[in-house]
Amino acid sequence: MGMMNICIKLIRVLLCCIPIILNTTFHGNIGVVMAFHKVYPHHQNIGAAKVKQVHKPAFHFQPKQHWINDPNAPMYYKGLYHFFCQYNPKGAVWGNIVWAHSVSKDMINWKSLKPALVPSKWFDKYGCWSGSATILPGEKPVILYTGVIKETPEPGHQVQNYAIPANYSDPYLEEWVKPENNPILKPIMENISSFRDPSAAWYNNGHWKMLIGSRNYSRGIAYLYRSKDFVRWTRARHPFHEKMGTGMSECPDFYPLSSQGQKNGLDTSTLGSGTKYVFKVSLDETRNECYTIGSYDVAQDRYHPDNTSGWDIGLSYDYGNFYASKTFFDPVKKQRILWGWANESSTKDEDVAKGWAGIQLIPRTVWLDPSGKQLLQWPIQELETLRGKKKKLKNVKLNKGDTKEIKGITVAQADVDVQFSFSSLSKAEAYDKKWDKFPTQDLCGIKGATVQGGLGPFGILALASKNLEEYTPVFFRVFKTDDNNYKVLMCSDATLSSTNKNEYKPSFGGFVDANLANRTLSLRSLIDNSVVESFGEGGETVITSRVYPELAVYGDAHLHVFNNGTESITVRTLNAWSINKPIMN
Ligand code: DQQ
Repeated sequence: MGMMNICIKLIRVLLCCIPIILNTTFHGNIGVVMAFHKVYPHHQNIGAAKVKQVHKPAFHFQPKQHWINDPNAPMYYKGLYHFFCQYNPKGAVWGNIVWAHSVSKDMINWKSLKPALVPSKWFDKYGCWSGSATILPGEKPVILYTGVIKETPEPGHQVQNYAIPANYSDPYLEEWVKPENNPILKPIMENISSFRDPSAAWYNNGHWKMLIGSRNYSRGIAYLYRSKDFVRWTRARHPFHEKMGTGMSECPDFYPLSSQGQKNGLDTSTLGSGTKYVFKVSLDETRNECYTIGSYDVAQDRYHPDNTSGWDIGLSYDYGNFYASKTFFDPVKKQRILWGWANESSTKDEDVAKGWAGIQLIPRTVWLDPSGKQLLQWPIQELETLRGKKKKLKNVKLNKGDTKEIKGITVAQADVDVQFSFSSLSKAEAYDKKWDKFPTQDLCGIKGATVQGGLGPFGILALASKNLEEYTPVFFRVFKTDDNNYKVLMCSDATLSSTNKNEYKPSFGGFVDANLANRTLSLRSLIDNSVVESFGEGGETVITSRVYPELAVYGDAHLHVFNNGTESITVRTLNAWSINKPIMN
């Protein structure tokens, strides 16, 4: 036992050191979601005998049964939103990957169609992996995707392919053709099994440009390719992005945003003086979604991250369970929409027994924070059409140790929006500089909801059982730094979320770039049976947890607001709604 403790401590120390070794300070997420290209041959073809409903989210995108992962090729075409994702039609673990296809008028209610891409040609015989959609002139969508042509070496020999609709007049785009001149790109020798996930393409200077994720040993790379006709592609001499020590860069994404602090999104090919750019990769080794904001030198085809959001600052879309994200430009509402996948935190055996695994998080609108240093994210407005019964609170004071239960709505399936206020910052705890070196999630582990503080912890207890044997706290804690500034920590802690000992129950955390001048902090959480998806301070920081309570299910779940700091907190406003079930595939 003693030896085991030493080993666990050693592993923790090593994990803490990784960011230092890499000279980065990734906020949390070190090894939080297990890598999954691992094949479970004994599991991957076990069809769901019965789909277990308990814990199955109601309003998050998912198929009726079996496994899903990455969002692929989101787009709008002839009155419909199209969404594709990686899908195992035969079981609840990763494997047998095809492209599931669904359509929607509002990105909330979904109708599933037959899979759009299934392995059928020599150039995708072992899998149709992730890719993106580009709308070519004349309103002609085209998909770029990765085909796996040999099973070995793990995880397969990868090429890039394209597919086009068989019938452009069909708004459902049910049939896709894979032309015989595929593959359009083969890897260079050293990265045959690390060459995948073409991004959406953008157009300038007479060329289409797109990115492909790759690596060279531990150097993560996003290659830039150019084409005049979308079929013959040439690799640029310089990689679009590379970074030592990050490992495979999956699912690169690159898009423009208005720099004027406007919420509207821009078409992927937009250039102009009022434009900033976002570059994102999904890091396979740490399972971190890293993005930077920067400028794009069109003449040189080079992206320059701003020094306010370089890799050393480590911005993340979501400091919890969120991976392989992809954005698209919604031409109807002129917004940039972000999709991300949340894996299960349950065991593989449990997933097989449940008959399902993986969800997509609620699509989020993303835009540039007025500071220009980071993004803001917010659930799409259409989610509000599912709001049912409402509960309202106003000006409820919470002294140290107080909780107040929110009753009268379906709290296991709810949208909760709270604004907390406090009259002073004087009780903020001192921030210890050495925490800078910790993954933020570790700080949330040490400074949990039950650890009394000064200003905070305060927040909500989601999916709580009657006697609090189980609960998932989402909360803030304010620290004061040596230079008289304040640091706001936001945590979503699954440690006590379930009495089931087998589950993976991490504490997640991220700092919030909050302006405390008004002495308020806001929190919105979307609670959906096994999902707690939380937006701090209007989307400055987002954290998603997957949890599997044994007791706090359906009508036996409870919701509280709480304060465990010596400074009194006021719930200035709380609006909470029951959320109805949409049509889901
Ligand atoms: N998932 C896909 C790959 C991608 C990975 C395979 C990211 O194309 O790199 O299902 O989750």
